Amino acid sequence: MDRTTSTIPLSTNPINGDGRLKIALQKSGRLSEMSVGLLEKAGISLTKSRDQLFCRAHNFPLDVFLVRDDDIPAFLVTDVCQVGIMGQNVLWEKQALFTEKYTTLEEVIALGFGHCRLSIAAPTSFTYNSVESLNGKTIATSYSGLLATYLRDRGVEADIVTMEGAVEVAPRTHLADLICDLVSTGNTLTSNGLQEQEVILQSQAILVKNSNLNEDIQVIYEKLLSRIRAVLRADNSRYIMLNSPIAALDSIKAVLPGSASPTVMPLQGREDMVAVHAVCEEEVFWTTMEELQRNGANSILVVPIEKMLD
Ligand code: PRT
Ligand code: ZN
Repeated sequence: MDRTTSTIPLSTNPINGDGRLKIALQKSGRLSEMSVGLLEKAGISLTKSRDQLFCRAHNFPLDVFLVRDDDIPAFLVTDVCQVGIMGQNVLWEKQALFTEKYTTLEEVIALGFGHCRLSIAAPTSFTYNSVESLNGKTIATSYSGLLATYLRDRGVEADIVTMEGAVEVAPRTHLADLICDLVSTGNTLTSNGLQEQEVILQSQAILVKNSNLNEDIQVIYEKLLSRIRAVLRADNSRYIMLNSPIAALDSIKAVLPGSASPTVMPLQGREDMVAVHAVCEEEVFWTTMEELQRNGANSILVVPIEKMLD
């Protein structure tokens, strides 16, 4: 496509002129390693230096911007980058705060890491019965947009104190009665004498794209997405190999998890046994292996899959 006919105002942003897809990742924090690792697993090799804002892929038309996670939505809407990896919590908070501004951002795929939840927590001494207990109280949070929406939807009137960090200390310092913050293990809440009362949302890392991609960037994006999907599928799949008595084949096939059509091959010198190989698109637990064994299978091997493409 002729770039001058693109709906993207390329003239205001020379970075877009070079025909390379730009992705924004968190520079340093909980999502950084997994985000860069995902690209590496997708066969994209990046310059190792992480303290720079910008990395170039050597073997794929992709440039990586390493920024603060809260800035990623802005990098996308301004079209400095066309895709990004961020927590759903970050995208949804921006969309809750600025209803018009982030409408062109699309959640493409959940990436299976960075799991957490946004919860309201109260000091253990606080008598909490239901959301109504929040009426007239003060709640400290870094997620004022999502919290305000949650309270409004439930007809609760509470004051929100916005804090950038260390939200969990707010009740102890009498800045607020309760907090609303991200929780993963719950250890931070416990060690600050707080108890989780309401889960506002569940979140994980997602790939987000700007909907206004021009045609050449769209082609690169689709190639990247296909590789990411393949990595996620391979990560979630196992290759299982076992020997099965022919008489037990049906019951063994029935136990194999998430495998539609296993390959069955003869075993040399054994009239009564066959080899069974299958891709299982889910975790293979010890209990499953034990059940296969109980059904007559032996020499059971479960191995990870490195790459997978249909
Ligand atoms: O510097 P930058 O702005 O980029 O990073 P940041 O400090 O804002 O974010 P960071 O790296 O802490 O988190 C990045 C993303 O990771 C978040 O937006 C979430 O999507 C996701 N994530 C997953 C979490 C957590 N788990 C998490 N536990 N983000 C923050 N926390 C914090 C939480 O705020 C609380 O302080 O960890 C503490 C609670 O953890 P537990 O395990 O004690 O419950
Ligand atoms: Zn941040």
